[in-house]
Amino acid sequence: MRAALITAMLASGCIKAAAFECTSDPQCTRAGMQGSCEQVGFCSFPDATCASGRRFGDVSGSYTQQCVGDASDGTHGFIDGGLEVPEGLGCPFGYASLSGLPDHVYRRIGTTSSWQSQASACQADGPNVYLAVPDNATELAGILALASSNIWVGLDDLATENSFLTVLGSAATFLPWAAGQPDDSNGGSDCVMALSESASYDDKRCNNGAIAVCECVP
Ligand SMILES: [Ca+2]
Ligand SMILES: [Ca+2]
Repeated sequence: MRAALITAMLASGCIKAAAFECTSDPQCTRAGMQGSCEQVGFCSFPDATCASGRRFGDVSGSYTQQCVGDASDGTHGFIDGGLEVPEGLGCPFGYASLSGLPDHVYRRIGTTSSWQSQASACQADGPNVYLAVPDNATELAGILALASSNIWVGLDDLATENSFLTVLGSAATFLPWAAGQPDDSNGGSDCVMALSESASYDDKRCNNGAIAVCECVP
């Protein structure tokens, strides 16, 4: 609906082409060519002259016409399984460093809400922000110390049962499950909660309420 409206507005020249943000691949078509909705929320299309084989389209904000994964200008980096999170954007007010974690900054969301709602709240802070994905025990401990509570983390098995992915789309590599977890209990538990007391994970129903921590790549 939104895509169709923007397309119509662009076609009629009502607004200047700025940025079209996508959420899924089907929204990315150009002259009959199927593109991909990249993690940063813009469409890319096949282009053999890019090392990645994909180039951002014409209405992709600061990414316009750049090769996907092109780090040559220093503003785009690679983290978490090779998926792209832009770097060099800075982080919003309220994000702070945690002890022993020099690379990223974090913000606590003290409001209890569903996993999806917390993931969206982090995403809304910028293209370089996501529901925190602890990469190791140090990062998990730091995030839990900031939270002082159980929190949603950016991991789920919504796409394929028992195949846990990060919110960046890569396979989860650090999964310190609590004893007996994941158990997919209560008729399906597909979102990962980090337990404060034990610094371990439990899969929970995604519409349960918990606070969260957002992670920003400066
Ligand atoms: Ca599950
Ligand atoms: Ca569970």
